[in-house]
Amino acid sequence: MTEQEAIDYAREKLHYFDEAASLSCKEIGDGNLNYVFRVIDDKTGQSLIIKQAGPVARISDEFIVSPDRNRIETDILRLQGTLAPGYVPEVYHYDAEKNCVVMEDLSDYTILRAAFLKHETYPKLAEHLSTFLVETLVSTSDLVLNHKEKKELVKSFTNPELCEITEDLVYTEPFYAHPRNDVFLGTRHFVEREIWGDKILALETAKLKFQFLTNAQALLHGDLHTGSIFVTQDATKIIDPEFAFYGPAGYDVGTIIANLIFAYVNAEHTSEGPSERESFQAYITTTIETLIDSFKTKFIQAFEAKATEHVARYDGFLEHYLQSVLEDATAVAGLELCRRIIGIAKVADITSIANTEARTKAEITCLTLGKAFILDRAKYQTGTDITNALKGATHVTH
Ligand code: SR1
Ligand code: MG
Repeated sequence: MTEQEAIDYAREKLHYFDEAASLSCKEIGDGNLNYVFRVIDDKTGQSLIIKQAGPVARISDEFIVSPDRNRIETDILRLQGTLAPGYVPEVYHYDAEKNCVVMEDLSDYTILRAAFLKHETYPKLAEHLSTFLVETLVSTSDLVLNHKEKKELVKSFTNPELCEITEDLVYTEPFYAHPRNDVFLGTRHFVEREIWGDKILALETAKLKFQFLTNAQALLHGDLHTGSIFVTQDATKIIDPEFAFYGPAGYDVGTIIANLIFAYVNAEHTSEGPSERESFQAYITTTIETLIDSFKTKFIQAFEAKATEHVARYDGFLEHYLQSVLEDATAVAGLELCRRIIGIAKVADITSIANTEARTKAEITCLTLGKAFILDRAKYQTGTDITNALKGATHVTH
C-alpha cells in the first residue's frame, strides 16, 4: 500500500471514520519486516493502524517471509487479549487478501527502546511484563490446556519462515564467521577469540538451538524486545507478535531481560553525568530483579490456580519445570546479547553510542555477559543472580 491507498482502504473497507472525514496517513514503520500506516481523521484526531506484510523483509529481500505472519499476528493478539486483557492493542480487522491487520493506534504511548535511549523510567513495567508473560505462557502450556486443544494451537501457530529467521539470526550465525554477520571493528578481535574460537560455547548453542526447534512448551510472542513494547507511566502494551509459535517458555523472558541489559549498558556510556547514570541503572536493575522474581511468584500462583494436568502436581514437578524455564530464559538472554552485537539485526542502544572506544567497551560487556549466561545458565535462578553478573561485567576491563 501507498499512504494514499491506506486512506482509500480505510474509507472503503473499514467503516471506522465518518464518511465525510478528511483523512491523512503516514507510513511510520521502523521495524525490520513490515509497513505500518497510521490513518488519522484530521478534525477529530480519531486514528487507527494498518500493518501490512510484504513477501520479503523490509530490512533485506534476502529474507523471504510468508505474509501469513499477519494472520498469526492477528490470531495471537486476539488470544493474548483474552489471556492478558489490556496488555495488547485491540484488533479491528484482518484482511487475508491484502495481508494486513488493522488495530488500535497507540500514539499516546512511547516505544520503550526510544524511551530508554532518553533514560526515562517506567515504574510499573516489571509488574506488567511479569503478568503478561505468566498469563500468556502458563495458560497456553500443557500444564493448563487440554492436550488436544493445545496441539490444535501448535498447528495453527506453526510459523516456519519466521522461526527460520530466529534459528539463523539468534542461534546460528552469530557463533561462527558467517558472511551475514556485521561485527564492529573494535570488537572483532574479541569476537574471533572469545566467541568464534570457543568450541564449548558452540556446543552449548547447538544444544539450545535444538531445544528451540523441538520444545513446543508454550505459545510465545517470539520477539519480545523493547521495540515490541509500548509504554506510558501507567500502562504497558505488547505489540508485534508476528514471530509467535509454540516454543520454550523461557524464550520471551530471556529476550526481554537481554534488552533491559542493553538499556543499562547504553546508560553506562551515554549518560550526561553520574547521577543520570546511577539512577537509570538502579531503575533497570530493580526492573530486572522484580521482573524475574515476580515472574516466579506469579508462575507458581497461576500453576496452583489453573494447572489441570494430573502428573504436573506430583511433588517436585513444579520446581523442576520452573527451574528449567528460568535456565532457558538465562540462556536466551545470553544468545540475544551476543546476536545483537555480532549479527545483522542490531539494537540502537548499542549502535547509537557514538564514541568508538565506548561502543567497543559496551559490546564487550554484552558479549562477556552473553557468553556467561549461555555457558552457566543453570547458575542464574534469581533476579539478583542476573543483576550481580551485569554489574560485574560492566566494570571489568579487557
Ligand atoms: C530479518 S528480521 C531481523 C530481526 O528483526 C526482528 O525484529 C527479529 O528480532 C529478527 O531477528
Ligand atoms: Mg518486530
